[in-house]
Amino acid sequence: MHPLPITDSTRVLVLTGAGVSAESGIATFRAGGGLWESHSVEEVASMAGFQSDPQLVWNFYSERRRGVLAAEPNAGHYALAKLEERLGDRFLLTTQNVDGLHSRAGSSRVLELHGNVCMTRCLVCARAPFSDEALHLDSLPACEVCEASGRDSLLRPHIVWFGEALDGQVLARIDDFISEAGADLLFLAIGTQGAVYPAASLVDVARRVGGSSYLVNLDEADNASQFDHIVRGKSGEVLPQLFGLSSEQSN
Ligand code: BV8
Repeated sequence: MHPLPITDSTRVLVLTGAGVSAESGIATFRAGGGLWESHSVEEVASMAGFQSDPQLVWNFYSERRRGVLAAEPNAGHYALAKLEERLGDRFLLTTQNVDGLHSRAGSSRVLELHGNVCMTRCLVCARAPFSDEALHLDSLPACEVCEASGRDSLLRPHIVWFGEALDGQVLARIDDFISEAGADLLFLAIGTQGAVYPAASLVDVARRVGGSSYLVNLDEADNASQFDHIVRGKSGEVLPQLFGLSSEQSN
C-alpha cells in the first residue's frame, strides 16, 4: 500500500469514528451486535430519553465508561499520534468517539465532537464538565453545587446527544483549519459509517476548498461516494502503512 502523498505543505485533517476503537474491543454502533442493536437511539442518546428514564441512560453510559476504562489504545491510535508528531500544527484530529483513546495514545491536537464518556456535567448549573470515572448504575448522581444552594438537579453524561448542538468553538477551529489549508488539505476519515451529521459533511467541506479526501473503513460507508480515495481494511493494520511507519515505529 502506498503511503499518503504528504508533502511539506500538506495539512492533514482527520475524522475518526467508532471503527478506530473496534480493535481495542469497544463496540461500534451500527454493525451487527453494535450498540444501537440493543438500545434504541432515542431512548439512550437524546435529552428526551434522559428525561423519561435517566437511570436507563446512566446505566448505558456507565457500562460504556466501564468498557472504556478497561480498554487500551490500538495500533491505529498510535499511528495517528505518530503522524501528529511528524506534522505538528499541520495536523488536526477530530473524533466522534467519546472513549478518550486518542489522547491516551499520545495525540494532543484532538477535538472531541461528541463529548467524552468519562466526563460529567450538571443538567442545570454552569459548573464546568468534570472528569468522572464513577459508575452510576443503581443511583442517580445529583449535583452537589446545586444542592449547596438548595436546588435539586441531576448530573448528566458530558455527551452530545441527538438533537443537541456540537460545540461552536470546536466547529470553528475545524473550519479555520480547512480554510487555511485550502487545496493543501488532505482530509482523512477513518472507521466511520458517515451516517451522523454534521461530522459526515466534513468531506464535502474539504472538497469545496479543493482538498483531497481519503476514507479508511472496513465496510461500505454511507457517504463513500464523496471520497476521492477509499481504502477498505482495519485501521490498526492500514494506518501504519498509510503513514509510512516502519514496523518498530508502529507500536
Ligand atoms: C445536531 C452520542 C443540530 C455519543 C452521537 C444534518 C445536519 C445537522 C444535523 C442533522 C442533519 N441530518 C440529521 C441531523 C440530526 C442528527 C443526525 O445526524 N442524525 C442521523 C442519524 C441522520 N445529528 C444530530 O442530532 C447532531 N446534532 O446537528 O444538532 C442543532 C443545532 C443547533 C441547536 C440545536 C441542535 C448530534 C450528532 C451527535 C449524536 N451523538 N452519539 C455516544 O453515545 O457515543 S452519534 C453516534 O454516532 C456516536 O457519537 C458515533 O460516534 C457516531 C457516528 O457513528 P460511527 O462513529 O460512524 O460508528 P458506526 O458504528 O456507525 O460505524 C463504524 C464504522 O467503522 C463502520 O462503517 C465499520 O465498517 C467501520 N469499522 C469497524 N471496524 C473497523 C472499521 N473501520 C476500520 N477499522 C476497523 N477495525
